[in-house]
Amino acid sequence: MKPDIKTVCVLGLGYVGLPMAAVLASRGLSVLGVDINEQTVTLINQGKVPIVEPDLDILVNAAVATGRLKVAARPAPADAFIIAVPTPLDAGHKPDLAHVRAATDSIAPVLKAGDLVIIESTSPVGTTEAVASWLKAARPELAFPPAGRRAAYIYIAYSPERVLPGRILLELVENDRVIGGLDTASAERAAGLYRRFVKGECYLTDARTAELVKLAENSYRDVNIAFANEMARVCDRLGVDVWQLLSLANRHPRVDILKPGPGVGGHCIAVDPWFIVDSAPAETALIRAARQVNDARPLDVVAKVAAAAARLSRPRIACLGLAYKADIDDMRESPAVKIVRLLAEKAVGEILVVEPHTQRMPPELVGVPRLQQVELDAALDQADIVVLLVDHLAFRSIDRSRLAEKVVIDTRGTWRDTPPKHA
Ligand code: SAJ
Repeated sequence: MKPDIKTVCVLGLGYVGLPMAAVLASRGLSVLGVDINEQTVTLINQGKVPIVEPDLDILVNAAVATGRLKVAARPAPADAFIIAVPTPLDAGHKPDLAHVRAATDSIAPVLKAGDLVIIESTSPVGTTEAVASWLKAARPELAFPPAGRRAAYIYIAYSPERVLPGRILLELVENDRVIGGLDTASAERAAGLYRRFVKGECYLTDARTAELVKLAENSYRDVNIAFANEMARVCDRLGVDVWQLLSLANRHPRVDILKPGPGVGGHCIAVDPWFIVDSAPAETALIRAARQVNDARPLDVVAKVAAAAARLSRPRIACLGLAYKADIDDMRESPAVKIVRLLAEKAVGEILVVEPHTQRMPPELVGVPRLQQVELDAALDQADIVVLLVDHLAFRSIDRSRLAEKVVIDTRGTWRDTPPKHA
């Protein structure tokens, strides 16, 4: 009988790793969170969190106060290691595994026989096998799966995070888990750890399948959003109201079209489909086309705003929202940021940006001329054109009479009287 896992080291304290570390600590495990960013380490050790996510600050604060969560820049020996570092794309849409490699290299010196290594970072198929081979090269005296009859070896599994920003703590516990092991014992050992806090089902499989499951989920959503965005373009061309079209088409019992919008942002859906395209380029015409459709959406919005601005002299344009979606502060890959930047570059007018969730401008917009961040009231008072880019609650609830006399470009269908099924 293998001893229970008592200590866990979580590598990467972002949107995935930090909630995971805090939840594990809240279940009585002794957790060391590791991040290469010194500011992140300092903040968390003070019980503060560097990201906006409901209830996360309370959980982290409690975990730090009880001493169950400690944070450092380097890993230490533990019974289990969870790798939750970013896997970005390079300029050619190829996955960049440098952070996974660095995290793997950092745990190699502290690994001991019987330890469990789990990769949670969204990764191309084959990454878990690569992690095993890197560890093997660094620690040839240890045994790795498949380890035959050896009693103690390094268990290695892949289990993708599937949490939705804005609902992370809830979904971390409630969602089902897919756990792919490099062998069955690895999957079972990982499932034992997840069952300490997951209320959903734990489904065991092999690592390659688990890696592709995650990529398939996000690509499925991207393709479906691309369909909605393509329908919005078709409607514009044919003079049909897309929101009415959706509300009627979605009354069919087997039709459930998602919402068109200004594009797809965030660090997952706008990125992960490329991992599949990169691994199987000849088989992924649809997935690639969906990415291209969604990536082109900001240009449609810019063209609409520019056309409206051209009819006014010295137009003032209020751009509402910079986050990649409603009610969060995350601006990574945000189409709203792209749109604001393109509008500023085209010099179509003076731009008033409103983002109620942060006073911090993203790097892409720092120092950009003809652009200022203002409060919602000021923007609504001054603007000739109001462009709704993110359906934040603060915007959904504004008094509609304040939009009268203005040109309104509502990219999310938020101010429609007859919202579609998904609103
Ligand atoms: N969007 C639309 N229309 C829609 C739905 C979304 O334009 O009908 C846009 C959003 O505005 C946003 C983007 O798509 O810009 C992505 O938002 P999202 O809410 O669809 O997804 P994410 O990126 O916040 O989280 C996704 C989730 N994956 C799926 O729903 C399949 C989440 O479960 C994953 O854990 C997460 O990616 C991740 O980390 O991979």
